[in-house]
Amino acid sequence: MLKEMQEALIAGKKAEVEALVDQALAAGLPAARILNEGLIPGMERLGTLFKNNEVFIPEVLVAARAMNAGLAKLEPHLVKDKIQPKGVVVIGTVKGDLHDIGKNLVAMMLRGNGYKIVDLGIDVSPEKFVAAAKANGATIVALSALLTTTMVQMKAIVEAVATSGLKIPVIIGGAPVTKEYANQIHASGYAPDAASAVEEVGRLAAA
Ligand code: B1M
Repeated sequence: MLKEMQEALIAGKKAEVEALVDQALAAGLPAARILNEGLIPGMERLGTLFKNNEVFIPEVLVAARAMNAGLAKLEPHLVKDKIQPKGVVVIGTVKGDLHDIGKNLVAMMLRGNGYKIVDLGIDVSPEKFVAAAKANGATIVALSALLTTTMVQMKAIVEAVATSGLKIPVIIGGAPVTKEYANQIHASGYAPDAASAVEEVGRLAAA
C-alpha cells in the first residue's frame, strides 16, 4: 500500500494519494510510518527524477499538491491536543523561495508537539517575519529554504530580527542548509529534518 502511495504521489494523483492515506490509517498503520515510508520516499524519488530531467515543473507541482493533500489527511493523527501552547512559532519559507512541503511538515510536527504556529507561507520578506513575530508575540522564528540561491536570505532575516529589538531565537533548516551555515549567519539553531526541528525548538525554548 505504501509503495502504491509513492507511485500515486509521483504521478500527482491527489485523490488516489488521499484514498491510500485513508486506507493505510484504517488498516491501523501509524501516521509516522505512512509519512516516512509512503509520502516522503515518494517525494525523494520525484526529486531524483526532477534532477535527471525525467519529470519537469508541471509534474512536480501536481505531485506537490498531492503531497500536501496527503499531509493534510495525516495531520490530525500527528497532532495531539494541547491546551496551553509551549510557545509561539512564526514560520515561513524565505523570500524568493516557493518550496513549502518541508516547511509545512516542520509546522505540523511543531503543532503536534504543543506549539502555536503562525505560518506565513512562502516567499516571505524579512520585514514580514519581524512584523508577524511582533504582532503574534512569537517566542521563536523558524525559516525554511530549499534553494542555494535563497538560503542567503536567512542572513538578512536573522539580522532583521536582531535589530528589531526582538530577543527571540531564529532556527533555520531546509535541504541546502547546514549547521556550519547556521553558525556563520549567527542563527540560534539548525535542524536537518522536521523531527530534529521539534527537538531544537524545545532546546531553544528551554535556554
Ligand atoms: Co524545486 N528544487 N525548484 N520545486 N524541488 C529542489 C529543491 C532541487 C533540489 C531539485 C533538484 O535539482 N534536484 C533544486 C534546488 C537546487 C539547489 O538550489 N540546491 C530545485 C530547483 C532548482 C527548483 C527551481 C529553481 C526549478 C526551476 O525553475 N528551474 C524552482 C525554484 C522556484 C522557487 O522556489 N523560486 C523549483 C520549483 C519547484 C516546484 C514549485 C515545482 C516544487 C515546489 C512545490 C511546493 O513546495 N509546493 C519543487 C519541488 C517539489 C522540489 C523537490 C522535487 C522536492 C522538495 C520537497 O518538497 N521535498 C526538490 C528535490 C528534492 O528535495 N529532492 C526540489 C520533500 C520535503 C519533505 O523535504 O523540503 O527538504 P524538504 O524538507 C525537509 C528538510 O529539508 C527539513 O525538514 C523537512 C522534513 O524532514 N526542513 C527543515 C525544511 N525546512 C526546515 C526548516 C527547519 C528545519 C528543518 O527549521 C525551521
